Amino acid sequence: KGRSPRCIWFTGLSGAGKSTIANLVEKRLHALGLHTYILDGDNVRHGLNKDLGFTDEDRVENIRRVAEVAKLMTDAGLIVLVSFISPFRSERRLARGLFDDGEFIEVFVDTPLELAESRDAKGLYAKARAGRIPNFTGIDSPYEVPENAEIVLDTCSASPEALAERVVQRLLDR
Ligand code: GGZ
Repeated sequence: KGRSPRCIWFTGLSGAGKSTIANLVEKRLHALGLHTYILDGDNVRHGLNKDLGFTDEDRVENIRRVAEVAKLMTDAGLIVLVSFISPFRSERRLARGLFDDGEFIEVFVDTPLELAESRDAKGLYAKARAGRIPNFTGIDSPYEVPENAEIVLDTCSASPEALAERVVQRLLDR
C-alpha cells in the first residue's frame, strides 16, 4: 500500500559492493534532510552479535537480531539501511515480515562470485580457497539468490554512484 520505505535491505556476496552503495545512498538521503542509520557487520558483529560466527545457525541468528534492531530503529523514526550478506531466503522473508507493505525494500546487489572473487579487496576469498576461512559464502557456504527483490543492481554494468542513484529514486517515488 502507500507506505514509504523505512528499511532498505541490501543482500549479496562478500565484496559485492553492498556497503559502498549503502553509504552512497545514505549520503544522498542526508543531503535531503532525512535521518538514517546503517546497520552492517562493522557495527553489529563486534558488539550486539559478537557471540556469533558464520555457521548456518549463527547467520540465521545474526540476521534475526539485525531485523529486529532495524524494526526498532524504524519505530524510532529512522530510515535504516541494512547491509549484510543475509544469504538465506527464509531470514530475508522473516525480516520483511516485520514491516508493513511498502516499508521494506530488498536490494539484491548482484555481483557474480567470479567478479567479487577476482577483486578480493580484503583477500578473504584467497584465504577461503586456501581453507583458512571455513563456511565462506559462495565457496563452501550457500547464497540463495533473491527471487522477489524490489531492486536488482547489476554491478557489472554501472558505477556504484549510478546504482545508488537508482535506489534513491525508488525511495523518492513513494
Ligand atoms: C562470509 C565472512 C566470513 C564467512 C568473515 N563468510 O567482505 P566482508 O568480510 O567485509 O563481509 C563479510 C562479512 C559477512 O558478515 P555478515 O554478517 O554480512 O554475514 S551473514 O549475513 O551471512 O551473517 C566478510 C566477513 O564478514 N566474513 N567470515 N565465513 N563472510
